[in-house]
Formats: sequence, C-alpha cells, structure tokens
Amino acid sequence: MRILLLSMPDSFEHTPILAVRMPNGALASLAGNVDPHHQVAVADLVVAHDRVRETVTRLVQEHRPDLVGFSVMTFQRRTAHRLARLVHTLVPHAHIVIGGYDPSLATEAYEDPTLGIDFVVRGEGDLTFRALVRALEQGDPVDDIAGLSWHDGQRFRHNADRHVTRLEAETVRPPNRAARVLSGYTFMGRGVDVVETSRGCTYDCSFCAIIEMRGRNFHTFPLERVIDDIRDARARGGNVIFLVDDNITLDVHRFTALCEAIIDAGLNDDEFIVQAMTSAIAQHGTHLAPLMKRAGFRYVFLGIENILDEDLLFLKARAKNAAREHGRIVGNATLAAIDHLHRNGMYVVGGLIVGNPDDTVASILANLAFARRYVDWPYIQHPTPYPRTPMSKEFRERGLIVNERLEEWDGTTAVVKTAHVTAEDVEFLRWRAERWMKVRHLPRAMVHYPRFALRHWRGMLAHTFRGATWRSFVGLEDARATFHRYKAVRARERDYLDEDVL
Ligand code: B12
Ligand code: SF4
Repeated sequence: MRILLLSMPDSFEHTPILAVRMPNGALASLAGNVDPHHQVAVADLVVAHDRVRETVTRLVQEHRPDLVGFSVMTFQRRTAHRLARLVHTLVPHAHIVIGGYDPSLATEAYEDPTLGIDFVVRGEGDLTFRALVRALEQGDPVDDIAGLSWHDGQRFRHNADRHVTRLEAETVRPPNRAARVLSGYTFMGRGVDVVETSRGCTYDCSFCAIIEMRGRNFHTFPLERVIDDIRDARARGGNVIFLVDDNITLDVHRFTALCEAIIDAGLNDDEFIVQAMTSAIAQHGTHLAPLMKRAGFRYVFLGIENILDEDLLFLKARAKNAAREHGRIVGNATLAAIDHLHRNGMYVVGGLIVGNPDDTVASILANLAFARRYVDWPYIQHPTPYPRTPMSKEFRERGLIVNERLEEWDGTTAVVKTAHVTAEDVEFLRWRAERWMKVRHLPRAMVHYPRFALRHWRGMLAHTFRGATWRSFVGLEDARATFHRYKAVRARERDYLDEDVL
C-alpha cells in the first residue's frame, strides 16, 4: 500500500517556527512498524506551515496514497478537520486514519461523516496501525483489531482498547526516518531529531493527558536499541537530539546508564535536550548533573509546574517536585534541581503553570518573579482542560472554562479564568513578563548558536514582541493595546488552512 503520514502545522508560542521545527516522533515510529513492503511517506507540516494546502496537494499527487494518516493534538483539531476534508476531496478513494492524543481521548470529535474519516487509532499506534494496514491490504475484517475505532458505512464502531506495549520485548521496531519526504527540521539553526527511550509515567499530575492515554506504567527500550537509534538520528543530520520520553528520570539508574552509554559510544560531542523531574535531579544531581553535562545535555526542561504548595496540590504535582531525605518529604526540590543544573553549565527550561482555579494576581506574580530569577528559558503555560484529564473535570464543574475555541487551547492562551482573576488578565500578566525573560537569554544563545543568532536575532525579537510598535517601547502606549494586537496576530497565525479554500 502507499501510505502518506502527516503531522499538523500548528505550533505554539514557546517553540517559534523560526527557531524550533521538530519532526513528530510518532509518524517515524509508525513508518518503521508497518510491514516493510509498504511505501510510506512522512511529512511534518510544521516545516511547510506557510503553504499547507499546496504542500498536501503536491504530496498526494506525487505519492498517490491509498491511505493518509494524521497525528493530532487537541489544539490542532480544527486544522485536522479542515485537512481531512481537503484530503477527502483530493483523493476520495484513500482511507483516512487519525491518531495521537486528541483522537484517542476525544474520539467522538472525529466521527462526523462529512470529515471523511474512516479509522481512529486510539492510544499507542505502532501495532494497531500495522494490523490495520495488513487487514486493509488483504481485505480482512477490522472488527478484532484492538485500539481501533472504525466507520462501518453507517456509524462508528469502537473495538476494545489495546494493552500498552512492553517495549522491553522489542515488539515495537525502530523508527523509519528515511520515510520523511520534507526537510528543514532545525533547532536554533542546527539539525534536530527526536528519540524515544521509554514510554509512560507512574505519576498522575492532574493536567497531563498521559494517564488517560495509557494508564500509569513505564516501559523502556533496551539501551542498545536507544544508542542505535541516536546513531541513526545523527546519521540523518540530527545534531541536536530531543529525548521525548514522558518521564525519563523515573528510573534514575537507567538514565545514569543511558548517559554513560552515550559517552561510551562517543555520541556526546553533540547536544541533547531532555525533560526531567525536579525531585530526581535534586536527589541525584550530585553525580547525575555532571554526568548529564558530559553526555552532552544542554537544555533541561524541568516540570516545576508551580512554586506554591496549594497550586501543586491542585495540579497533583507535589510528589514529583518533592525534596526527600531518607524517603521522607522535606520540602520542594525545585531550587536544588536548578542549582545542580546551573552549576554544571546546563540551561533550565522552566515549565510553570499559572492561572489555576484559586490563583490570585499575587500568586501569579510570585511564579513569574520566580521564573525571572531562576530559569533560563521560561516555558510558562496556563492550565488547559485537554480531554479527559482530571483537571478538565474540575474546571468544567466550577464553570471556569471561558473559551471553547480549541485551536486556542495551545497552552499559552488562557482559556480558563480563576476564581479571582479573569482569563485575559492571567494571560496578560504572563505575556507581559515572559517576553523580557526570553530576551535575556538571547546573549547566551548567541554563544552556542552564533550563526543562527547573527542571522535571525531580528526575526527572533520580532517574533517575541509581535504586536509591539515603537510607541509601546517608549511607553506612549498602554501595554494592553499591544497585548490585543499580539492576540490578533496570533489568531491570524492559526489559520493554516482557510475553511473556504476547500
Ligand atoms: C515531546 C513532546 C512535545 C515536543 C514535540 C516534539 C515533536 N515534534 O514531536 C514539544 C516540546 C515541542 C511539545 C510541545 C507541545 N506539546 Co507536547 N508532548 C510531548 C510528549 C512529552 C511526547 C510526545 C512523543 O513524541 N511521544 C512519542 C511518540 C512515539 O508517541 P505519541 O506521540 O504518543 O504517538 C503514539 C500514539 O499517540 C499514536 N499516534 C500518534 N499519532 C498518530 C497518527 C496516526 C495516523 C496513528 C495511526 C497513530 C498515531 O501512535 C504513536 C506511536 O505509538 C507528550 C506526552 C506527555 N506525556 O507529555 C506531550 C503532549 C503530546 N504535548 C502536549 C501539548 C499540549 C503540547 C503543546 C500544545 C503545549 C505544551 N504542553 O508544551 C506544545 C505544542 C507543540 C507544537 N506542535 O507546537 C499534550 C497533548 C495533549 C492533547 N490532548 O493534545 C501532551 C500529551 C502532554 C500533556 N500536556 O498532556 N510537545
Ligand atoms: S510527571 Fe510528567 S509525565 Fe508524569 S504524569 Fe506528571 S506531567 Fe505527566
């Protein structure tokens, strides 16, 4: 079969397309897991965000797919719907298959017959998609493929869930990066790729979609496979490798062994980015942080979430941010974790969530002040009620959701108000503070990525200060007016595919 797999072009504030264009790990994994005689083309539309319709039209003409698959997050749903209609018009005979977090957790949103969607793959896709492609090729029934929802000509049927895959058993084959047909994946001008070393997490933070997606569990790929995968990513131009594991620091001994394996394999001459738990870094930082540095880690995303205990309680993120001594919780681990990373020359990408139900202006400002003082690159978001997360239920029950336009549920648009602060004020406070925090990091970025910085510093500043004019800089204009202009620019950016082009 000829298969075309697409990821959505929609990106968000903290990963500006000028600087960050990462490939989608799911699609390469799906491509590596169908039977090898199929012809698979993978296209990440983030590298063609400004010419989506032309690119998709060209790709379907060139590849004449029998099946087109989309990977979708919730804030990309509108684009996915428009794209499904476009593909259905261009290649009416092709099966359309949707997967990823949004279709898995809100399957009903893809059942509208006018979208032309035939299948939804729920949860992990590698084995379900392999089985689906086999069944379609052989004309077999699909009603016993676990993890699949399908349109039987009249209505959608939902097969039983699929159990999460034991990655240790090597049933999931390595990704097929050679299937990518677009180029231009970059991080600050350098080639970038993503590598998975494990899947899953055993925590249950209330904002995280992972628990409903796959339950609380943790499975790991053998380290030899991971090293081979990193080599493959490097061979294809990935000088910056983002380890996309849900929670790689859940097993610190394994993470330590991974850092050692990277060094032993001589793969530490380039750069790694990773997301980590503050508690693990704080507790093991004395030996772990120097080792991470030697292994080539530069940016570490820390899920700090919030500095106030009441907020951590709401986010159910206390445990993962706890400092422990002899197994007992003795405080918050955030400062110790940041200190370990900074001492070893790594940068902290500070993940914080402000605008929780009981937040006041003071509690939001306290978090912003913390970010200003301690983190290198702010990654501050607002709580977003993604489908079936525990947090969403509470926001809905308390009537705090004020914006149902899902394309704006991108993490940096406040779509919920707090009991004390309007959604607009929450977002305004973050926006106003965060721009300057980003500017502060630019000189350091210049040292590490001089060519990119010299070529694009103007573009980066223009992106960061979208909506601003000279009047705003000299204080002749109220910051709210600039903020509203920024919001209007942002709204236009989201129209990757006009509805009326179909
Ligand atoms: C890495 C990552 C990122 C990277 C993306 C790098 C990249 N290009 O891949 C970065 C840091 C840039 C990022 C940013 C964002 N992310 Co993110 N991210 C993740 C993370 C940690 C891992 C995703 C991953 O690569 N997994 C490995 C692959 C192999 O697994 P997978 O994607 O789940 O794919 C499997 C299945 O879903 C399925 N599948 C997926 N697509 C398809 C398609 C088809 C056709 C089929 C059949 C199957 C299928 O099969 C795959 C293989 O088993 C997840 C999960 C988590 N626990 O936090 C969040 C997550 C996906 N992100 C999320 C969000 C919200 C965002 C942001 C909007 C805001 C934010 N939180 O930062 C931005 C927007 C990104 C953008 N497009 O601009 C949410 C999505 C929630 C939702 N309901 O939509 C998640 C789940 C985290 C959460 N908060 O709960 N993210
Ligand atoms: S620790 Fe991270 S991956 Fe695990 S539930 Fe919390 S946010 Fe999700």
